[in-house]
This record gives sequence, C-alpha cells and structure tokens, in this order.
Amino acid sequence: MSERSERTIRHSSVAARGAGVGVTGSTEGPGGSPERLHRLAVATLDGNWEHDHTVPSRTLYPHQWSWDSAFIAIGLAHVRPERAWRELESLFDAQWADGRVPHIVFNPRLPVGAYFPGPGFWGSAGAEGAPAAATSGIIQPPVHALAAWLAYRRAPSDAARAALRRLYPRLVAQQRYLATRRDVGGGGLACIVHPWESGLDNSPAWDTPMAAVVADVAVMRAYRRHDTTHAHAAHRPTDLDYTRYVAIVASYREDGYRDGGLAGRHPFLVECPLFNAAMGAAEHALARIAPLAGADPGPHRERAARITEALVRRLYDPGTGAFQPRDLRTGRLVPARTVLGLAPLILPDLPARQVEAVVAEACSARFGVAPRMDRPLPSYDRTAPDFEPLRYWRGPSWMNINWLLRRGLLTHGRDALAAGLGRSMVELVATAGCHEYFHPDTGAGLGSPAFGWTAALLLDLLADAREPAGAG
Ligand code: 9WN
Repeated sequence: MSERSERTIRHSSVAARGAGVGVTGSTEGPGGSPERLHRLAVATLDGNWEHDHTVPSRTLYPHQWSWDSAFIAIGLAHVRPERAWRELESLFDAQWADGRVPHIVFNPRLPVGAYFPGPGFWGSAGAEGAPAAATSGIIQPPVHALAAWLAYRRAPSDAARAALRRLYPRLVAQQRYLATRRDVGGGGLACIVHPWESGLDNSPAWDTPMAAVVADVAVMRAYRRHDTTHAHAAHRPTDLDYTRYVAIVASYREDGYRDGGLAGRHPFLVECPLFNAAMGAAEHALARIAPLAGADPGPHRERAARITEALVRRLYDPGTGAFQPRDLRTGRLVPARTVLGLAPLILPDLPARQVEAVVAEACSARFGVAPRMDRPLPSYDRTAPDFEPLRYWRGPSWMNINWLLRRGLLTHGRDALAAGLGRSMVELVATAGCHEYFHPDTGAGLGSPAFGWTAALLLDLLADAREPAGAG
C-alpha cells in the first residue's frame, strides 16, 4: 500500500464517520473471511516496504524502527521470506560497534523534517562506534533473536539458514551490550535510559521516574512536533512528555551516548520488565539458533536462567502479583499496574508461582475479561482513575503486546486462554483494519490506519489458526 493508499484509507474512514475520526477512531474494517484479512495484511506490508525495510507507517513513522522490524519480520516470513531476512539484516547493518541496535535507522532519501526528532537531532555521526548510516543513539526491546528464530522456523531454507548464521554473531553482540554496558544496577538486568527504549513511550509506568526529569518547556519551542500533524494530539504523548523526552536524549547525546558512569548523571534509569523479558527470551531463542550457526547453546541457556532469576528477584512484586519496573534513581519499584508487568510470561522458565500470579492478573478486571480472555488486553489497568482509552500507551490495546502475551499463555499451557485472545485479536483487526492501536472498549482503530506490525502479526495469527505452531 502506498502513501496514497494510506491516505485513501484514512480518507474513506473520515468519509464514513464524518469529522469524528480523530477523536473516536475508526470502527470500520475489512471484516469477512480470513482470505480477505490476509490480503489486507499483505497489501499493508507491501505498501510499507521501502527498499530494504518496512516502515511502521508512511506518515507517522517513515524510517526503520528496531522492534517494529522484528515483529514485521515474523509476519513477512509467512509471505515474503526473503524480505523478512532483509528486514532484520538491514537493521543490524546499522548496529553500533558496542553492539547496540539503534531504535531508529534513518532513511537518507527522506526530506529533513519527515520525522521529529530526526537525524540532525540525534547527531549519531559524531558518536564513537556509530555506523555510517544516521541512527538514533538509543535502543528498543531486544525481540530480534526471537523474531529471527520464528522466521526461520516458519520458512526454513538454505537462504534462511545462511541469513540466520550471519545474524547470529550480531544478535550475540546485542545481548552482550545489554548484559554489560546496560547493567547499571549491577543485578543482572538491563536498564533503559529513555522511555522510548521501552517501546511503550508514555506508559503510566514512567510517570514517577519522568516526574524527576527537569524539563525546560522553552526548549521545545525550538522544535516542531511532527506526530500531531498526522494523529490527534489527544491520542499522543503530551508536550510536557516531549519536553522531557528531548531533555533525556540531550543528556545522553552530550555524553556521546556513552554508558559508563550513567548511574551518577543520567536523568532516567529504569529496569523494565518487558525489556528484560525480551532479553531473556532472546537467550532462549539464541539457544535454538546456536546449533545452526555451529555454536554451543549451553551458555545461552545459562544466561537465560540467570535473567529469569534476576527478573523474579528484582522486579516481581508479590503485592501486585505482577512485575513492576524498578527506578534505579530511587531504588524503588514503580507501583502503576501496566501491561509491561505481564510480559515475563513469555519466559519458558518463569517459576509456576509467578506464572499463576501473572495469569490471574491478566484475567482480572484490570486487564482481561475472565474466564475466556475474549478481548485484547489494554496497555494499562482499566480500573485505574487515570486510565485513558484513547491515549497511546495509557489505555489502548496494541497487537504486538497482545501477541507477546498470547505467546506467553501458549508457553505455559494456557491454550484455551491463548485461543480466546488470538480470536479476539483477529476480530479486532477484522472490525477496525490494520490500525496502530485500538480503543480498549469499543475496538475502534486509532493512530496510523496502515500499521506494519499489526499487519504482520495478523498474518502470524491467521497462519496459526490454520496450522498451530505452538510456542516452541
Ligand atoms: C518513538 C514506531 C514506534 C514504535 C514505538 C511507539 C512509537 C516513536 C514515536 O512508534 O514510538 O520511538 O514517535 O512515538 O511507541 O513502540 O516502535 O512504530
């Protein structure tokens, strides 16, 4: 689908619903058969394909994003396997010398100002170990090894095996960066240095640590936000959020994106349960990949076990029955109950006690509708007084998070719950289209109407409905 097609979808949504599009979102979708949904998903991915990667959205996010590429590769493996590998390899071509995989790789063919903050703001060229391509200096959840493993398992071939072998050392370097340079707390977990690194930018999980970030609102006057020209401002992070986002990047950038000594000087340092669950899942995936690359899977299994143990020890809160982020600047767990706290369910070695507690929380009135899990989970506790069903990561439902949770349910043998959740995710897209996120009660589509990972993960769900692959 071309940019024009994205505009066409947007336009037809507006025409169908009058002026309400920005406020209530879209409730129309392709409906109908799995074949129609499949066609929509493929057309969305084709429309977002850009020479060697897939853009999350032609309008809102026109460059390459790190964890988007991983989710997108999982979907591409079903229909365009060669693109799945190009997607991952083009991202890792921009890996920094220290092993970090940047959260954005900028497309030099786009005009300056296509996205804020753009390459000029990040200034990666001046940083030690940065690649030739212009990138951001921060990272996103490391879901890439899992994606590479699933892409291979879905479409094994000589070419896929060769790509997996090329990627293996890069994936290992990514993990090494996280385990060494980012273990700021010294407890065996990686620390994120910006809310954007969590992938859930304005989650209520970050309210407390963000409140301590000194923000000068005058700074933002020098910039123009690009997102609010394509999405309703009431559905996006606030200007105050952006002021703080910019201040945190400035602090990291001014130090050349160095990680040494972060503890004393950086304004945002948090251990995130989803990020670390992804890091653990990556070691499990690498243990599967290693033999194909002629490497020993043993060290990956050992590291996976250590990460799970550290997650339980440092982030599990028996009070909430879920995992809570730890703010390293105060040493305290963040109390907000967000969907981030359920993500460790993707770890196959999560102890039974935590599995029980997290599944109970997922099925509670806060996130699910027990006992059938027949609608996707919201991003935040729907009983919280500051739950916002329209605002980005403060309430809406997202396909990637629900895909991870469904995988977690399958991993721990909760097949009926996983089946209900999977069906509800497909229905959501059938009703609203391949939107970026969805109203958690009405299912109306919000944000970009032609969003990459929604389309990709829909393909994965449709394939699983035809031929269940399980969580292996
Ligand atoms: C900042 C691309 C990205 C996703 C993130 C999502 C959003 C960017 C933004 O879009 O973040 O990285 O401009 O809001 O929060 O998860 O990777 O789809």
